Amino acid sequence: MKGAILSFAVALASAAPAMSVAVWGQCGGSGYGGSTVCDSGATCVAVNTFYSQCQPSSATTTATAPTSSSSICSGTRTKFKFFGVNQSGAEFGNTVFPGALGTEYTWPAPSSIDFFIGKGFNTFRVPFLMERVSPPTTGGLTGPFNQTYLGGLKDTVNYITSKGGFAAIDPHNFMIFNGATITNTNTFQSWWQKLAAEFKSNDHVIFDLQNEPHDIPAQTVFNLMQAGVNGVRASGATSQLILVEGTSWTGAWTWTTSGNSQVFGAIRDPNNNIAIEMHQYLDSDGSGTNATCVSSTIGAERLQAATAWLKQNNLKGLLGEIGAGSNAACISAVQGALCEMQQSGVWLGALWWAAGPWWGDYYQSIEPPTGPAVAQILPQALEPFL
Ligand SMILES: *[C@@H]1O[C@H](CO)[C@@H](O)[C@H](O)[C@H]1NC(C)=O
Ligand SMILES: *[C@@H]1O[C@H](CO)[C@@H](O)[C@H](O)[C@H]1NC(C)=O
Ligand SMILES: CC(=O)N[C@H]1CO[C@H](CO)[C@@H](O)[C@@H]1O
Repeated sequence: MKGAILSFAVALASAAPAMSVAVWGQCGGSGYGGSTVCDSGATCVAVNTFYSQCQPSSATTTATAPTSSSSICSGTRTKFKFFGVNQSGAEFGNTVFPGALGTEYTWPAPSSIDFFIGKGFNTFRVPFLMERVSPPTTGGLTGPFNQTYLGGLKDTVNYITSKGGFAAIDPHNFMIFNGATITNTNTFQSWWQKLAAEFKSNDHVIFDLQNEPHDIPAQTVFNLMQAGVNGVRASGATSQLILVEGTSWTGAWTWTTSGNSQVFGAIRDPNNNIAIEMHQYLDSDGSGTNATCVSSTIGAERLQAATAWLKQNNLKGLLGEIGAGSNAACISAVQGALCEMQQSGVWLGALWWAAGPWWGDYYQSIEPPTGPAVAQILPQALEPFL
């Protein structure tokens, strides 16, 4: 999303006893070596061969059963290959560099990742800041990486992929570095070549080249994205999915009017594993800041032209951010969007914006256990499309 101005309190969780596993934590599965005992009030439930999870003991009796998708979406559908949430936090405090861990920014909570894996979701987009990984004080985009911050990103990625999930690493910079718009394709290509090299042996990493460029001509963004693709592949990371975003905040609803549709058909990947990432919110200005949706059908409507363009250009899409309020119109609108996406067969997946420890009562927060989108959006609008 365009930006979040939030005040937040930092709560430092006290270390849990090593003997039992907290709710939503892992308690079993092949290759797992930790405790199989859950905290009181939680029960160890086998989710799949690889993963058992401590779930609240009351969950099986009190949770609302997910809505059946056949009642809300007819016809032949292609399941999403990538379905999950954004795990936001490391990009917070984006005017303070480097910023202090725990004050300006934080990393996602393992328990939150466990929660979604346990429900069957498999993809997490992890926003981070380029200024923190490539500090302006030590050479910026052409200087060395900050190993501390890079280490935090790697830990998060490794946690996700060790649970069988996909981790989309997302420089959440709007194509702006240290106050200046990025325009140099060589610099951008080299930066991605160097970063992708750090992750090239992990086939569950996804490279999301840049979050929401805006106020830059589509052709310029295209040139940068093509350079990014070339950089990732030159690193030796040849098997992973790459996501490219367009200008105008990569909005799906403006894809065919922003200039993006005229240029992005030409994107080329020597390894043929690329998707166009678009974002879509369902409030009146499409910014994800108002819990009122335009209508109960606005989700499908806002995706229609982009879906047609993907088909015409023989490209795949991934809806990297979607969000809306917890009310009847919005729930229908999200269902309509995901239904149209699965019916079309050209969308690889969708990611809710957002989970993350610091959202407080933001209406789109899906951070378990009490984020406002957990109670209704999750079972009624997302789980039916697993
Ligand atoms: C590297 O990151 C750490 C952790 O955020 C920070 O304390 C340190 O100051 C950073 N170094 C530079 C040169 O920015
Ligand atoms: C949200 O949008 C609705 C409908 O457009 C409007 O009536 C309301 O004032 C908006 N709320 C805020 C906080 O902007
Ligand atoms: C949408 C999706 O891909 N869901 C998958 C998530 O992961 C579980 C466990 O690996 C799969 O069973 C789901 O199909």
